[in-house]
Amino acid sequence: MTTDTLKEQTVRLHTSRAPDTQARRWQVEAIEALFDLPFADLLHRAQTVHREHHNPQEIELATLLSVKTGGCPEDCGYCPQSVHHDTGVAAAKLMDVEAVRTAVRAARSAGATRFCMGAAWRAPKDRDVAAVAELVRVVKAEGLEACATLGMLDEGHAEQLRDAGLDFYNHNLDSDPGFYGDIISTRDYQDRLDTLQRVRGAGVKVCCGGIVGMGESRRQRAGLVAQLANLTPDYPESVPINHLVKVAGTPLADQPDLDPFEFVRTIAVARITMPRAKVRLSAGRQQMGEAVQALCFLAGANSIFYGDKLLTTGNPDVDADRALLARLGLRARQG
Ligand code: SAM
Ligand code: DTB
Ligand code: SF4
Repeated sequence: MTTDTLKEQTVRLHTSRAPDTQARRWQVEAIEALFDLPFADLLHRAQTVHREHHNPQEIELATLLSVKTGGCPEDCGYCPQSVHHDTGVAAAKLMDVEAVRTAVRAARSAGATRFCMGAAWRAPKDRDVAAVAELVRVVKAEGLEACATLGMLDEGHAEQLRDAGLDFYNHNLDSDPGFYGDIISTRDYQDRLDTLQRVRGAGVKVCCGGIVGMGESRRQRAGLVAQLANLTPDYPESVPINHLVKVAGTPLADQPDLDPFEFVRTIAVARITMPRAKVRLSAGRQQMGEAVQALCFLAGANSIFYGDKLLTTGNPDVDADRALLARLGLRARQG
């Protein structure tokens, strides 16, 4: 089949107003054909889908906090928190309840509606889950949506977190299955899918995305999006699209820069294939500049990580983000 024929098919698919159900499985070729569209056509398509499902002026503000930093036994090639890479990140124990409460209150005062706690674990132990459940209760008591990303979950863990009030669990697929082994060797793709099933099975909403700019091909970017869009029984409620943050000491520190328009295309394709999801413009905003961020919003991103820090690396400061949203006529989503 020629690319043109595929492009025409893709165009028909999205102009025939097919019902937005999971009965449709996205083929990698059809997603690649979206990537291959002229930039303006792709953005127009993404905007159209975005406006059918979302208020285009609203951006969700999610604040991240690393509640347990560094010392992680996994070897994820991008990650400054792995013990396999010498990045200078100091390992710290799980934060205590009062320190987390202070951070939650600060996030709420700054206008965040979601609070996401990250822990550098391969998989939390039973006692870790119990301790994080206490932190989830703090987030809920302060009136924010609660999200956690703790690594792989064992049986019963997702239920315990749900019972504490957890709204979302973040666990990323990170890349196309065929590229994954180039980046991580200590756990496999299926482990990630199993954790996502446990999260869904417990009735916790799924936050799942990936990283772009690790040296993958366009087809592999399409492959990642296909994995996300085809997750069963439904695609994730939240889809963080991270741009690789190159951290000195990691194997990906000297990765050549990705064309910024390719990143924008990835956002647009995520929006088209997962129309109801919050598509989060995630790591890498500080490095990409405001014009590229504006294009990402145009492409259908409607959520950002908000706060001066991601987990261990920098993020635009709160005042700069408020100013950017105001200049673009965007406003923070309320609750
Ligand atoms: N340890 C847990 C895990 O991996 O599931 C949770 C925390 S981990 C830091 C969460 C996600 O952060 C990763 O899956 C990856 O997508 C993202 N991430 C980590 N380092 C990054 C980097 N340098 N650039 C972009 N995204 C990154
Ligand atoms: C996600 O997809 N991105 C966030 C969050 N989920 C946990 C993490 C980004 C981390 C960037 C590198 C760092 O700050 O350590
Ligand atoms: Fe550990 Fe998560 Fe970093 Fe991988 S991404 S090294 S699992 S903290």
